[in-house]
Amino acid sequence: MSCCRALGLTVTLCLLTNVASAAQTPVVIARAPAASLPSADGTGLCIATKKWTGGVNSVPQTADSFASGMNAFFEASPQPQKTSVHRGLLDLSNALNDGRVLSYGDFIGAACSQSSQAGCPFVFGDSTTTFGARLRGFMRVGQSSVGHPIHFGVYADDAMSLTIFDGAGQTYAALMRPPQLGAPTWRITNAVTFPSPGLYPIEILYAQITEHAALEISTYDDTFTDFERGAGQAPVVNLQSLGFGLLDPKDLHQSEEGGPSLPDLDSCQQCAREFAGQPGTSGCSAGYHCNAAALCSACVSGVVPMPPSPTRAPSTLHPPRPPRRKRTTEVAVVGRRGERRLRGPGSPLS
Ligand SMILES: [Ca+2]
Ligand SMILES: [Ca+2]
Repeated sequence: MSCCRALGLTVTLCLLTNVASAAQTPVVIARAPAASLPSADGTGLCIATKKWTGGVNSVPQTADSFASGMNAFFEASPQPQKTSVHRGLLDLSNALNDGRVLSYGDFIGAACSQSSQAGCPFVFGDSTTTFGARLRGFMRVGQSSVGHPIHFGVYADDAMSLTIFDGAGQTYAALMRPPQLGAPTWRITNAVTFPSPGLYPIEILYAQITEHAALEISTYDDTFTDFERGAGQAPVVNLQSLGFGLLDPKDLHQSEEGGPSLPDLDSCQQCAREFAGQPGTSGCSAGYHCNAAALCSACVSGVVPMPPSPTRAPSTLHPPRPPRRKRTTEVAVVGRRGERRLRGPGSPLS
């Protein structure tokens, strides 16, 4: 890594049921990943959370402005934000139950169930704080998941985006759901085709405005008809019932080498995107650089200890097929080459 040589030199929103469907644009990643597949498991994405103080009307509300606006919000004043590693399945919620349980999402009792059936807690657990969250890291894509569409499914309240980067730094808008007045809760799916196995940098941006807060991100590796609908718009589906599995921290890494970015597995630091992959410390501490996922990580492989988990056993790459679930929608799920292959909770993208 060249950086080491350089270092030597140097609004209340109510759910409506009549929300128009929209479609995301399928994504085909053009170039190779940022790094090859590591042997060790990942430890989860680095999540920064920050209170929005500018008034709800200033939250970026269009597809063209949401990602750039949320990133500008995080870069404008980085100190007040709280940053940590999300070690659980990617199911976040403020667990609001006001007679409705929109914050619970489609996955209930699946993640951080010791604290809530709704999912893992956001930093802000109340129902009135407007805030943003930014999750960064690398996603593991195994050999069996390349060359055909992988469907990403999201349940979100209020807004989110998922950006994937290839090894050349080109960005791909895999999912984009800006806030919409009157329609805070959404299910969105979209297809992403990866060209080769490895670690791809990803960035998830999220915005909560008020009341229910939820962010669930899952994947499904099989034929699927993508959709985007308000959560109450017919046909109402449940992504877990359809076979989607939540992103697992074992498949989410923080460095090109596959290990955590800082020695403390619960700590991490995000750096400016413009410095991603550049030589030098780029705002990180001495001995660290801003890696391809825009996280500060050690320049020298081996400085940061790998997590204690053993090398992935082959059996975890191809989990047993879960029982076939009854279809409740018009969505056709037909196995590739006649085989039905589901991603159950906890199974890797492999
Ligand atoms: Ca949930
Ligand atoms: Ca909300």
